[in-house]
Amino acid sequence: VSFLVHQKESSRTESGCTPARGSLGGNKVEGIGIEAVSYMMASSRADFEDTPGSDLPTLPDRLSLSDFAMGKTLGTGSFGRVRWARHKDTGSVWAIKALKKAEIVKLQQIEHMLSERSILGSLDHPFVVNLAGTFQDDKYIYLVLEYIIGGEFFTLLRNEGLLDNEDARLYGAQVAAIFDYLHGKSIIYRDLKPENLLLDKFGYLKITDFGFAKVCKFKTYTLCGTPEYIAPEVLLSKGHGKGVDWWTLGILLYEMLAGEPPFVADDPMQIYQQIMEGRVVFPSHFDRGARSLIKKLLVADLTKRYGCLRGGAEDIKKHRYFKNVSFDRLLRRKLAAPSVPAVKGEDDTSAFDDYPESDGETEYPVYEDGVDPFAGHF
Ligand code: ISQ
Repeated sequence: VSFLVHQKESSRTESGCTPARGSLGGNKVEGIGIEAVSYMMASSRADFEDTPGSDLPTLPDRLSLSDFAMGKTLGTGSFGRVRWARHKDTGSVWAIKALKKAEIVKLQQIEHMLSERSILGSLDHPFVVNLAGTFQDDKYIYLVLEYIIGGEFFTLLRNEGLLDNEDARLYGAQVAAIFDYLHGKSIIYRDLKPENLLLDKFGYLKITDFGFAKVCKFKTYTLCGTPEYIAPEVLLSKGHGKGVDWWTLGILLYEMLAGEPPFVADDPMQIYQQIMEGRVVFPSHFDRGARSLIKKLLVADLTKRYGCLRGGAEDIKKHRYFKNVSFDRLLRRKLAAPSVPAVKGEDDTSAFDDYPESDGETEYPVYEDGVDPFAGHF
């Protein structure tokens, strides 16, 4: 088995979400209203009250950048960066995602940005990063997210090469629980990859980056995702629904157990070709149960793919690979995590790779006749 060290920025994280050429529906977005967000955010966190780590510090309703002392960059994306931050008055620590308005407008991603903000605000789940508030200035939209101290799952996978079957099982079960929850709210995530999973202080996963997520009762037609994780129906512009998430779970399970995804090549076109051919080769050491589940997930025919059948997510949660996993106990973080991050304190950022701190800040909004160029957009 050869080990693939993912190229984080070039081939994977920056793949972008662009309308599929020749697609039927174009880049239509059915978002939920921003007004609904504060209502939904205020709704109770009661479901997981006794789950350790479900207590989020509170912040004032009105926020601005000067309320925070900004620290190290934790991650970067096409629209901006995520930084560690301390709220000066309360001392609470956060991860602030700054989205550059000029980039969002340039890349025609306004709808996606708005839906990320509203979708994240509507969610409350132990394995989903919490959004505590938002604010903006003339250049940026800021999302105040809970700080997840253990770093990216990507880093763990890169350092380990491949995971033990028991560990992969627990991480896989957490992702299945996330999709079960999101799909129950008619949200498709559409961008599963190790870079978008963080490890919390307990060693449990938290999914982040809802920039490609979509509220969707029916199929959609936008080309999204990262080459290694794209499902056949996405490539074929056939329209895709919740099935794309289950496909990506199959890819992730394979990658955790094999050390590299099932379809790999330097050239994305070759990856796409392999995806369409659909031949998955399993290394000999591969667990039988995992092999069986992955084969049921990496099925091009949506009418036959696990997760898309009448049993829905239950088919996956009840598959023999997860036979000894209690999803109830998993959701309450009662099962021993595969590895618990060694952290020195809540301002420890050592689990995150270093990023260059300056990105050549030049793109100030140009005010013509004193008019805010972004007024009305956000
Ligand atoms: C929360 N904590 C650390 C890093 C993060 C990166 C992206 C989004 C949220 C985060």
